[in-house]
Amino acid sequence: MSKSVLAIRSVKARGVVVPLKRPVKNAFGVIDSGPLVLIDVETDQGVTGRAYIFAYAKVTLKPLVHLVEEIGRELTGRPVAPYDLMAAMDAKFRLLGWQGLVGMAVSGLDMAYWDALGQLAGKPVVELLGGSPKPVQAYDSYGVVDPVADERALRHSLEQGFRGIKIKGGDGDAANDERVVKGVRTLLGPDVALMIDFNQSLDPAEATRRIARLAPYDLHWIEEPVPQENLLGHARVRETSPTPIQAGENWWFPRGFAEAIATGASDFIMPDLMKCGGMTGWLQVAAQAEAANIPMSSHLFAEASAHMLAVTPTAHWLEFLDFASAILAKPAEIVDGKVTARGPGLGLEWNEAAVAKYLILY
Ligand code: SMN
Ligand code: MG
Repeated sequence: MSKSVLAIRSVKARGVVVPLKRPVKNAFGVIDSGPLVLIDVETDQGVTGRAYIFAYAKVTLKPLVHLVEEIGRELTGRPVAPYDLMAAMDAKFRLLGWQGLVGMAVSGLDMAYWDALGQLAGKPVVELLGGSPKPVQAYDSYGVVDPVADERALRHSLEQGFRGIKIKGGDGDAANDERVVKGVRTLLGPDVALMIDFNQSLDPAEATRRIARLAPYDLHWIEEPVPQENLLGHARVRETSPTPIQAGENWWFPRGFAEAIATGASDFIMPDLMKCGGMTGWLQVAAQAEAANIPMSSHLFAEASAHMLAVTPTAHWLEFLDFASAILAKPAEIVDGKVTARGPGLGLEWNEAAVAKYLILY
């Protein structure tokens, strides 16, 4: 017989700023380090649920650490039942809304609850969800690249077995996008999927022009061509685009995806575990994607996403963009261009020596 219900004892959060192997240059600037919040949900049965979230900027690190701990403080003694806890959070924050730090904190906590449940069961989370660990095809995700200066790195990605590469566009004019895409396509050859991410930097008319110009290079998808909340703009661009449109990393929780899907905003979707409501939200987004026949990829969080894509009926690509390996005891591994979910739980273990080194003290 099972033991009594697992309950939350306390929630701890720490802020770290970790170095990146590759800075992520994009249409709006450069992300040159990884501000992460490490979440530890301590339980009454010895296991500690772990997850990390990405604060995007250093200035949001401290508020997020406090928010995670404040939300956690009110949950002391509650059973680790992610569905019930999400329902409680939905009630608590309905009038405030999911978008922003609240949604990120709630999603991060949800990931940590699932990790705790997996650890208690001695199983990877994917197994708790009725699936099994399997290799998920991953693409190597770059910032802005230069086909000459970054040739070695791109060739290394191919040597690792990646069959997909994503680069960023929109940091220069249309001619620059074309120069880069043409150069990278030549380097990769015709059989590797090449995606371009505009990070919301264009307006619909300009996006339409640029996408037409890139048509000869057989891009796999065009990501966030226009601002994420401009769902109608995405739909307009999509109408004439010869290339599938991808979006979703900035859509919030299952209801946000329902609105975007109803608007016909995108051919593909790519929820971010930290913005879609953790595992619990992901499952509801995946159900929508299946019903609407939409291929679904992940955004960041390769370790946790490998669990979720293995139980996503329309699973498409896992994004590999490494923010966390500096503070993980067992960083995600790429084998033949694929990532396989590891347990127990989400398989996240802090490298405490590295955490101490990168810890931000307030
Ligand atoms: C992205 C978003 C946030 C941090 C790094 C990169 C990007 C992606 O939009 O799709 O990877
Ligand atoms: Mg993106």
